[in-house]
Amino acid sequence: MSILRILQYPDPRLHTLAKPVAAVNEQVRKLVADMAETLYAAPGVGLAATQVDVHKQVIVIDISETRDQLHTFINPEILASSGVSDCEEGCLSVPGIFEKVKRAEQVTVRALDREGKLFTLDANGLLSVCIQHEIDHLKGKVFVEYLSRLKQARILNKLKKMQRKIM
Ligand code: GNR
Ligand code: NI
Repeated sequence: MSILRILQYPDPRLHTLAKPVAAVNEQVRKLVADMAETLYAAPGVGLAATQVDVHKQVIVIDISETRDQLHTFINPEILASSGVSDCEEGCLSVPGIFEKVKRAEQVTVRALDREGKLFTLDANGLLSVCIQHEIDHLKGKVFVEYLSRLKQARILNKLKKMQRKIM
């Protein structure tokens, strides 16, 4: 397994549209294993393949405190959603930024698991928000794009300053 590099906003590759996975084979399972290792090495609860510069519809999520309850979503589709949630979000591709985003409160998602088996899951709370956040990544959308232009400009400034310090 390997820890993969996470793209940092505003990297233009974060705006790539991910393609559906044609077959859940060994190569896809290796990607899932590497994404899980990358997620567990980072202070995050979810990771989309887009963030590691692989433009396939693959997501891993683990919202458990014990970090041993991995959910894998391949080719995820939201079948239904309801309610409104206003949760503070963060993103491994936008370090140090936390802002409230309006999402559906509950989602029903259908996806393939690591074995290529179709499953349907009803989610609410953090899991629901995280699923929506990760599916956005697969569509090339980063959560800061829901914020006002002023907030986005401030965030870009802050990230530029932080990235200058590291380099
Ligand atoms: O670690 C993460 N926390 C989080 C908190 C609220 C809503 C969404 C998330 S996802 C984020 C990890 C990440 O960047 N996934 O793409
Ligand atoms: Ni993210």
